[in-house]
Amino acid sequence: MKVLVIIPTYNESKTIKKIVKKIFIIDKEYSILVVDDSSPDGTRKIVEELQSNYRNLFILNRSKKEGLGVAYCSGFKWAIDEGYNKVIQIDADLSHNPNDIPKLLNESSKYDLVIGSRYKSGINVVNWPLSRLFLSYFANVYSRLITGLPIKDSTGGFKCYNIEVLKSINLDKIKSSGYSFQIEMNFITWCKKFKISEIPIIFCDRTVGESKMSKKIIFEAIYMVPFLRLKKFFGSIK
Ligand SMILES: Nc1nc2c(ncn2[C@@H]2O[C@H](COP(=O)(O)OP(=O)(O)OP(=O)(O)O)[C@@H](O)[C@H]2O)c(=O)[nH]1
Ligand SMILES: [Mg+2]
Repeated sequence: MKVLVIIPTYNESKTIKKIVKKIFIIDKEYSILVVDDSSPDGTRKIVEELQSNYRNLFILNRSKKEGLGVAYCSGFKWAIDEGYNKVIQIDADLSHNPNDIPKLLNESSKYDLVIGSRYKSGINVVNWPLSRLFLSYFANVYSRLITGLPIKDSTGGFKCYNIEVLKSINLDKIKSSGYSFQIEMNFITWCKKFKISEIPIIFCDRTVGESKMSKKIIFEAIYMVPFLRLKKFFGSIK
């Protein structure tokens, strides 16, 4: 079974080395693909230096910052072309604990998509200001109410896909670039009747580097949710 861990990066020079090392300590047979949007802080150079120590470390250099959605979709296409069976998504900022990867993989033997969930058993978020928690929690309530998607944490970025799910989705038609990318992918996966599971994880806010959260990303999520509902209504989820 070939496992690929995809890490999207934009200015993550302070944490990229640490997360790569932590992942390879768990299993050196995993592969890692860093998808970097030409981070001006030199993230790419750090990854290229690490490549001399890790033969399973790859980097996809993108010429400009186009958001999380496009970055992930190019990583997914790479995973399909290279014949991987499982794809893990993880943020570079150490908000997700790489030690949870084996749990996601284990659960993925029974499910097509496994989501590391902050809200599966209560609220497992550490260090977020209340305003940020409020935003994330209600974004999830909003998306559940409007789309009917039976997932407690649909904006989370720590997940495991079986490759068949990614092969079945037209990745060129994914519209979202920010957090709603996660909602859009979950929604399409659900509409296609793939089996989805959530397992509880603890999410810790980043302690270094800068958040990429913006008003644009919030607005995108607000209109994307009813847009997805309408797409399903008109039978145009492909
Ligand atoms: N390649 C690429 N990666 C991105 C882009 N935007 C965010 N990321 C990465 O995606 C991961 C999650 O990013 P976000 O959650 O949007 O940003 P964040 O800075 O972690 O924000 P917080 O939610 O406040 O932690 C991080 O590893 C980011 O470096 C982008 O446009 N391109
Ligand atoms: Mg983050």
